[in-house]
Amino acid sequence: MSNAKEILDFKQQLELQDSSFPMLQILDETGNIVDQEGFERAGLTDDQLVELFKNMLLSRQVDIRCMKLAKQGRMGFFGPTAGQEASQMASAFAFTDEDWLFPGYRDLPQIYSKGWPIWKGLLWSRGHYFGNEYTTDEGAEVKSWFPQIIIGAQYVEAAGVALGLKKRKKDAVAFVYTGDGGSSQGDTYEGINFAAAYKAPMVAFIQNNGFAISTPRNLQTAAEHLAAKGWAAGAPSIVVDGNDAIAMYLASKEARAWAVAGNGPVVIEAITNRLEPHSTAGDDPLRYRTKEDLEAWWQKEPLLRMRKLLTDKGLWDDDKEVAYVAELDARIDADIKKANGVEKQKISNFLKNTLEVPSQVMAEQIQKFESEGK
Ligand SMILES: Cc1ncc(C[n+]2csc(CCOP(=O)(O)OP(=O)(O)O)c2C)c(N)n1
Ligand SMILES: [Mg+2]
Repeated sequence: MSNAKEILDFKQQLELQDSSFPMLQILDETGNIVDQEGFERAGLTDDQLVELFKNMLLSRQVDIRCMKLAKQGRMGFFGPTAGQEASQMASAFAFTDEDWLFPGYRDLPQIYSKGWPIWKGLLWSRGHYFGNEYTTDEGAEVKSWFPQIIIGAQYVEAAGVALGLKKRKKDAVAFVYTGDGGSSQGDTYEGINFAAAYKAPMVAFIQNNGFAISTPRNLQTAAEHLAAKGWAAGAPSIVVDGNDAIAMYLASKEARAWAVAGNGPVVIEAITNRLEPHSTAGDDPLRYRTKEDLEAWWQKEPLLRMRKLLTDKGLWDDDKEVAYVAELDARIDADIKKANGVEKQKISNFLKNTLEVPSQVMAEQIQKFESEGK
């Protein structure tokens, strides 16, 4: 029976939207376990906890080095990642090498965690075609698409691949990342809607890092939760503390299991924060956010909590960290050297790698440039 008073209570409906997405959190801001049952449900062994933290450290060290290279004018395009190590690395940790990754331009760390060499990421940054080769140094395929620059487009691509995986009866999913800004893009909703309609195995991450360049979250959308975009498509949708690696891993693992079992997509909004500029192309965050806000988020950054958890468990200490960071830095040095030593890209290389089958005009251009040695 219809109840006009309740149905037409718009204010109550807004309140219901607000309270419908409680945030999943296993580790609080100081690294204490606040949901023991959730921690056990994540089922991470001690070795896995250490491996996950090492992945997060890798991401941080690459970021620190790339920021330096950018200041020296030695990077191409770079989207800083500090602050997003849990939302990126702990989510990716829940997927297998058979799952297909669809990253955005800030999501190179997740591809590294699948075995993609850092030197290729550096070349992607410079627009070199080697940077679009998704293989390990040993030549094994890395199941990742290129980091998408067109905001939201990766959602449509992921939905299509997810349907393909389902039709081929693969035990695999597509997992895809966009940002708070990306959640306003038509493609993002269309991808979720398509995957839900076809029950395609897709796990969709919206990394709510507070800003879309200079646009703050509160101006992005009137929706109280970005996860609500998934509800509109009929997909289970949750909000997770994106600076809590254990919560991110647990949510991702369970979303994957749901999707791969044939139930369709899950949408995960990760609440995190971008602690650096949007990109290294001249953005100054202090023109649109306060120093106090930034400092408050640095206190909540994900490495602090994981380090505390591991230290409390006797799995990590300062000496281990110093030694591991030195190992990472040596690896990054070697990768920078390798990227710098790669033969310069020719115009013909670039054209040959644009389309699988070049158009007639392009084929003529390739021939012309090749004959000129360009
Ligand atoms: C379709 C499209 N529109 C606009 C842009 C320009 N642009 C690049 S990054 C960006 C902000 C994206 O913010 P968000 O999705 O929150 O991701 P974040 O950069 O915070 O990781 C915009 C508008 C673009 N790349 N693609
Ligand atoms: Mg953002």
